[in-house]
Amino acid sequence: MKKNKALMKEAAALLSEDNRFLVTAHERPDGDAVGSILAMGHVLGEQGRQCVLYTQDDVPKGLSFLPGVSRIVHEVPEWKDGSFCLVVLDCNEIDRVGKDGAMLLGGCESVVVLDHHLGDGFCQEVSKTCVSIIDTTACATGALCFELFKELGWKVNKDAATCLYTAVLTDTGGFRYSNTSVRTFDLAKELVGCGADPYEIALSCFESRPLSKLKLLGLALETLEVYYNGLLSIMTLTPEMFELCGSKESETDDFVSYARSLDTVEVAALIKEAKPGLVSVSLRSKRFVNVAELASRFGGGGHFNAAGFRMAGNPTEIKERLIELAGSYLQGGISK
Ligand SMILES: [Mn+2]
Repeated sequence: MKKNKALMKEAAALLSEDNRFLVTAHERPDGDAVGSILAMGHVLGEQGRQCVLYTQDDVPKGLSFLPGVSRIVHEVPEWKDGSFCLVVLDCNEIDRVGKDGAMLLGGCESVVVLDHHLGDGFCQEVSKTCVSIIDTTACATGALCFELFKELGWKVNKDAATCLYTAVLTDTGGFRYSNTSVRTFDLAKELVGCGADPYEIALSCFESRPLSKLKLLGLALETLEVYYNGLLSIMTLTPEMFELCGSKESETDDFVSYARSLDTVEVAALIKEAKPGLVSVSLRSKRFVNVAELASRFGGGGHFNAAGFRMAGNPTEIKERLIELAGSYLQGGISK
C-alpha cells in the first residue's frame, strides 16, 4: 500500500487536471460530510472549477449556518456532454453515497476518495483512474481535505475554513473524542488562522438546538436502560416519540452521547425507529470495545469508538440481539 503522501500527490494531480467535479459524501450527511463537501466547493470554485455539490439526503437543519449550504443539491445532474471527476468524501463504499452512487461511479471519468472510516475503498473494483486516501488516524475527512488543499497550494478562504473547522469540531465531539490528537489542534490553529471563528461555530454546532429536539431528548432519556452492571446503556426512540415532538431523525445525531456519558458505561446504543420497521442504531464506546466490529455484525460499520447500522426489522428483536452480542465484547472475548 502506498503511503499517504504519495497518494496525496496523485489526488492533487487529479484535482488540478480536471475542470468539472461532482462532490459528494455519505447519505444522511453529518457535520464532517457537509463541511468537507462545502469546503471542496469553496476551494474548487475559487480555482475557477465547475462543481456540483450533491448529497442524497437533506442537510440537517443544525448545519444550515454553513456558508454555501444552499449550493448542495439532492438530485443528480444530467451531464451527458462529457466527463467529470467524482469526489467521494467521508465514506469509502460507493453504496454509502446512496441509491445513485453506482450510477455516478459509472458516469465519471476519475475518482478521488477521502475518508477516515475503516475500510478498503472501491478503487480495486473500478477500471478508471481512482485514488483513494483512507486514513483512519485522521480526526475527520475535513482534515484530509485540508491536507489536499495544502498539497495543491490552493487557498483556504474564510468560508472554506469555517466549513472545515465545523467538520473537525463535530467529528471530534468538540475536541473530546479519542480521534483528537496534536494533529487536530495544529489543524484547528491553521483553520482559525484562515478565518474560522471558534466561538461562533461552537454556538452554531452545540447551542442552537430547536425546542422539538430537546423535547425528544427528554423522551429518549426516559428510556435509558443499563445492562451488565451498567457497562452497556441503551436508549430507544419510537415513531410515536418523533411524531409527538415533531422532530426529524437528523435531530438525534448526538443523543447517543448522553447514553455514553453515564459513569459506568463502556458501550452505549441509541435504537431509533423513525419510520415503522426501519431501525437505525448508533453505537459508541469509551475505551476497549470496537463498536465498528460490533456494528459490522449487523451489516454496518464506522470507527473504533463510534459506529452504527441500519436495518429493517423489529426494534425489540434487534435490541435483544444487540444486548447479547455487546455482552460478548464486554466480557472480553468474542465467540466467532
Ligand atoms: Mn467523518
